[in-house]
Amino acid sequence: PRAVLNIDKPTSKKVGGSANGLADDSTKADIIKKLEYTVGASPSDAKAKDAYQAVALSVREQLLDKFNKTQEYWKKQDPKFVYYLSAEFLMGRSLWNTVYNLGLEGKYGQAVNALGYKLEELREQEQNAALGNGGLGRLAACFLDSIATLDLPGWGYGIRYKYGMFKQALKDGFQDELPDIWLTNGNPWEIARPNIQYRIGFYGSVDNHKWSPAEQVIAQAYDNPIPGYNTSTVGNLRLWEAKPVNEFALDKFNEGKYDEAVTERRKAEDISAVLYPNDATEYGKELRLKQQFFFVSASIQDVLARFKESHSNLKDLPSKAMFQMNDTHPTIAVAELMRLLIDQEGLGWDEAWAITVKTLAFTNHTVMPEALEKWPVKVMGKLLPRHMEIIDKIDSIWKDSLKEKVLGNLEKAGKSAKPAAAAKPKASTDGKPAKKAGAEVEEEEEEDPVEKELTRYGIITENPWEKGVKLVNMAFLAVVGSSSTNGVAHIHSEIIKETIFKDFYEIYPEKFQNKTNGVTPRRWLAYCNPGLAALITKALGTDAWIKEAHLLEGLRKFAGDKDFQAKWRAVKLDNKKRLKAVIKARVGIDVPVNALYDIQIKRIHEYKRQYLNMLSVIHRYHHIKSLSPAERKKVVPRVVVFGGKAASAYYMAKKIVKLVTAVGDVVNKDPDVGDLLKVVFLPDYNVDLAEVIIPAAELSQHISTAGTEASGTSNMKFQMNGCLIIGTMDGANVEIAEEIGKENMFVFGVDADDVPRLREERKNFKDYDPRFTAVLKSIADGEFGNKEYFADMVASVSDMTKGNDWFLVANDFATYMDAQEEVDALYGDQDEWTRRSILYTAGSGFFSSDRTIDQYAKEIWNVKPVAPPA
Ligand code: RUG
Repeated sequence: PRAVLNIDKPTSKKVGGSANGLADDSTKADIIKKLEYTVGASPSDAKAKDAYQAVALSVREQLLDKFNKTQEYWKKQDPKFVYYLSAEFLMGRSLWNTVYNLGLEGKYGQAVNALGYKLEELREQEQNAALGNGGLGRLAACFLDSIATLDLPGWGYGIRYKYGMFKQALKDGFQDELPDIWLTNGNPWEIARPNIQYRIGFYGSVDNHKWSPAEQVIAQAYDNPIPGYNTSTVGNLRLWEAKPVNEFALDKFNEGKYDEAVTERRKAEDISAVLYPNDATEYGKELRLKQQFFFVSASIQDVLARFKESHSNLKDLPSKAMFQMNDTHPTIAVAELMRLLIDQEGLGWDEAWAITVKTLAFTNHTVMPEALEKWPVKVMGKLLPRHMEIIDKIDSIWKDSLKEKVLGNLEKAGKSAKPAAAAKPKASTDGKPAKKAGAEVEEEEEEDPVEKELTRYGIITENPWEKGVKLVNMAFLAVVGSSSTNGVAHIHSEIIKETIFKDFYEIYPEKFQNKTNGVTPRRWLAYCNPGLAALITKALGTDAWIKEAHLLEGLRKFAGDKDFQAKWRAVKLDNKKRLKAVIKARVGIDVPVNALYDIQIKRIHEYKRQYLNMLSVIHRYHHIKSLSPAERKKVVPRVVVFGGKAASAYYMAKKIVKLVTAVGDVVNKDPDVGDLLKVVFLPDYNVDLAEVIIPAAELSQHISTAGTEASGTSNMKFQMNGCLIIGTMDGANVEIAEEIGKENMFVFGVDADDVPRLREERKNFKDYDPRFTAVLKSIADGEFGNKEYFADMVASVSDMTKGNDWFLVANDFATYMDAQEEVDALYGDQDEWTRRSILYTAGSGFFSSDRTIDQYAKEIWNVKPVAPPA
């Protein structure tokens, strides 16, 4: 790292650059001033990290200028706002994005160069804001970018976690988890708001519907301005930090009870300390519910406070505010908005309910049962007793409203609607007496058939695994308590109507919608792949595609153009070199550039089937070894890269990580294989690593068991960057195939409709592909070491008494291998490969988050653009 800034004193010339057209003196001077007086570094021995801070602080002023103007303008205009409530925002780094979205790249690029740095290298100094687990959190970040870019009045609301997503390291090839201490150097992109604070209560008792919380904490706001692209609009992400009501108990301290003196502070700070580590496993249930309530309550209180500054009638709230609940995490909002309207604002139940339903909307992101939150009534009742009371009432009013319908249904089906004890043993519909009628009557004495039917609709239900334990189904609460429920890809939105929300869909068909996800083409094409962006802009004769992604369609006409193809390939080669260097630097593996770069980056999960990918890698390895040296010359070389974090408590996912590294250890040093196959696990996959990996990818894997991946969003990022996809007909892959032509994608595997049947049949599954058996045997026999450690992974897909191949790895293996063969064959024809690559980018416009957000704004939120004057 350089220690000396090039600080030739700025000349008196203010703007317009120096004689060589590079340095913009006023910008340069501003950076130096920030360095000296805010960062407190001496220019002569400033480090890159200091220079980054100084540049960021300088850019921040430009950002805040527009931010203040936007917020003031919106306040004056008083439009309807959307508030995006999300427990996760995976923002990544901000410097580059801010500079480019504000159009400051020329000015700052030059000033930074004149100071002896490059913007690219300063960018590397920034900590990642990893306040999210994966797709869901990154989607929220893309949405904020699009909301601002489309000039929509809107804010995000979430938690300012002190520690973000854990940092992943490898220790002997196993995942090691380290805390993500991302705020050590401060965060120049946020504005602390000590004057914006709300009280949040927990525990306590309820007397005559009046809640007296036993504990309170303070939620303090931090604003994170969100610049739109090529517009004067700068939106906001308001994050809450938990603070104690009483910082420090001096009396305890004086008594020598030092720990007790800070107990309250520590307990409060725990609430916003860590991003819950995953979306699929049990984790400090009470703390997690506390986090959810904490940020939801603060956000709603904040919105109501602002609303009341200029409105006196709460009935107008739905015309001024819409809360989008991102997954079940913020759905306690239904009860909290009811509580605030009734208990604090004095509204009646019906009035409050009408407002609540109109003001809330819900997005579902999964059908995986473990991620659909259900809080034990005991936990909810203890932590939030008034909310539990409200949810109870919502549940009973809701079920009462269904009684007639349920009665009608029972009668239609010819079933008795009276409790069995009151009913005489009745003839069944076929006229024969009911079997063992007497015994049944006795057994079901208490059972009221209507009540029994109603349990299907219950927001409060009994835990099927633990008799007598009642749970609050947060997804059901959200569907009933909001005006819209949407899935995140067409197939997913259909599945939820047929499965988890079937009963609700029958009652409220009009509430259900689809909003296929999208990703921002700024971060995920224009900025992460400048080479390709420049080529696209040149071909289309405009850079308007950055905001109007449908213009990418214009690339279609170049798909077969040999000259254009060559340029397209040259960009890919440059990006591959960049990734090659990162691989070398991070894990010390030398990978060739003249190989197919085959990537699977996402959270590690059995349903995402990294395991299936690994089985095919092992097969490839064995196959190469079986060839003669002459035959090996015909093999298409591959670099297979994996990246992704396993949830800390997810046993199988951790084994998958180890399998990748263990196979890599064997394959990468096998002289028979050489450069024909390299297997790489890149640790600590996160947003900025994705920004390097995705532009370099030639093949990406989206191979989840059909019906399990709600949408996927990395598939869209890869597509935008001209990377071919091998995938199942799952999530948004289905729509990507529609946009680019299914024949251009390597599709394999069973359809979602067949999965339940196959899961039943799997018990008798014997039809193993011999390649599958051989590969599995090699793991079981210890070819990659760790024989015992991998034993239950082997069993999970082969021993029907254990894992039962729930994710159909064995089942889909053969068609996956066929698809892989097609990949190899096509890579040999570089012209055709490149033609398809161009078609992928050309067909990616639909997957811009601008399109998604435009649909949300028009079809759910009814929020209209309001651009502040430039
Ligand atoms: O698993 C889903 C992805 O399929 C989807 O693309 C993403 C954004 O919609 O959300 C992911 N997700 C779902 N993350 N957490 C959950 C469940 O809480």
